[in-house]
Amino acid sequence: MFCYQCEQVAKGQACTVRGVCGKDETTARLQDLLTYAVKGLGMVAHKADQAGISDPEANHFISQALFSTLTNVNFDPQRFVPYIQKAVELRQRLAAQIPDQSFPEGPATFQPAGDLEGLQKQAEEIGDIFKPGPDEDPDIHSLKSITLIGLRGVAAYVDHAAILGQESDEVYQFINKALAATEDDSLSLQDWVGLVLGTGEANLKAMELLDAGNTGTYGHPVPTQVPLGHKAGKAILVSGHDLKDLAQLLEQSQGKGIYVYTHGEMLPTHGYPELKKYDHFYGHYGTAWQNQGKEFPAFPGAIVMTTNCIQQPKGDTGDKLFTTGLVGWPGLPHIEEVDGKKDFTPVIEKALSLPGFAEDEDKGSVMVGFARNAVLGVADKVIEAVKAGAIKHFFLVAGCDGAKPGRNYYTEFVEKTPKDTVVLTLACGKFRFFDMDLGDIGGIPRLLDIGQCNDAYSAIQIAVALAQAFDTDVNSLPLSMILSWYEQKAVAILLTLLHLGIKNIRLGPSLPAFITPNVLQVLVDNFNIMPITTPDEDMKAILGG
Ligand code: SF4
Ligand code: SF3
Repeated sequence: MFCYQCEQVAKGQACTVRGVCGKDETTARLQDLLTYAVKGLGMVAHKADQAGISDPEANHFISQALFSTLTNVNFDPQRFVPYIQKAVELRQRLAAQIPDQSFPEGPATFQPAGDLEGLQKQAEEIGDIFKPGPDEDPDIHSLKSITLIGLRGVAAYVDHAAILGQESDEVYQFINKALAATEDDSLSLQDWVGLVLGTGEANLKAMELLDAGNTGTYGHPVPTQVPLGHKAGKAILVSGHDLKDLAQLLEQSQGKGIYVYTHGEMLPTHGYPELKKYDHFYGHYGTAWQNQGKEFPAFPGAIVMTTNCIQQPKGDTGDKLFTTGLVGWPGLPHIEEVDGKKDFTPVIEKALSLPGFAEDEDKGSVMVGFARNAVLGVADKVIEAVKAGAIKHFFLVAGCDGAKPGRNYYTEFVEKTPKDTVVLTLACGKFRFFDMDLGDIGGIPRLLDIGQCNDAYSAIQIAVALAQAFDTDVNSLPLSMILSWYEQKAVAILLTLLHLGIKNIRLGPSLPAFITPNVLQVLVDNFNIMPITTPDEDMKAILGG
């Protein structure tokens, strides 16, 4: 195997024996084979797009398949068997409808074996998707990898949005074009730079659709206090990013003497009016994904893992953990969708059979719900505070958390932000500092939680609106972006920021293994992107003095 798509990558280069994330070689190879089959489907879909023919099922499937290969989504090799077969079925169905059915031998002609063993053999023959060829230009290979890895992130947002009824032909067509491009050896370095930035553009649209899906279905988040303790009683914990799963679970578990808690990236869901209306939707438990091993065994109820970032279940977790959507772990019960609905009865029954919390416990609270609508609702106050000099600077400290050391940089950085500055945050990296009391500036909290990584669109809208209010551009605002990445959604967001021309981003905790020195130089020259150093040095460089 050869995988280098995330920040946790072995030796900072590639996982070649087993993933540091826990992905075994069989799963890694099947994910590569699925990617290969999806490239073939993308090639046919791209040709179909050019002929004005589209297959909505194929388009959505491509995103689901790419999403299933994201870090920490699906560790169950069996689940990839039907995906690979379906990619080829859809390809053949679509190919039959287009006038020019000639394709070079490769992904677009691939025929899958009928079982796991046969597919494993084919995967070995085809080889590692991300391994550079002996004669391949390393910089083109790097840009191609950035595109494919970024597309996996875009696909996650596309799928989340599609689940809520929001889809765009424009985004699907870009994904098809980019997949087809990964098999086109005639493209130049410049073409690839265009595709990399195009991936960022497509991601912006995908995130806009997701924002419309989330806010259109569940309302605009409002500032909400979320308890970090618990209530005496039976309990269900929901982790991941999928609002629709949480909504269905809340509806089905009400009136049963169960309290529902969020874990990880589900925290911001407490701010959505259509979710917070449930009395038994109580509080937040635990921190970011990499602490599951400690936090899940200690939870006295059932746990549902929606996409993404599942880890190997520890202790008794395997007996009370359920997966749903694209998440998979071998042997765990999976809640399937049937006719657009999920039946969470097994989860509810499991929660009722477990002890739950014996007594109430107060562990303080955090505030969530500062998405674009809430922040822009008090824009006048914010602008006034900036003009009066009460707010000197904004920091967007955002991105993924992770297991590797070095991430306490973000905790220290936020601790060190001066009292006349505001910290905006989103995604699971915030668990390094989400319960810090930074106080407020004239009633404006100094720590504003915009939401999940899925809400990066909201942060962009806030920055754009501030820039408009000050009659300038985002790069000229007193705003610095200190980002942390782990998986491929963060890559897609980073590409969106580059597509928007955002400069001076500080990125950590380490730079991606799939970026060559030359490609990095292009990013430095054009966007002044830089690695994080130390909190003190970076703070000094940003604020001067
Ligand atoms: Fe390694 Fe990350 Fe790939 Fe897992 S997803 S195999 S940790 S590079
Ligand atoms: Fe986190 Fe997985 Fe990226 Fe949603 S939960 S930000 S890592």
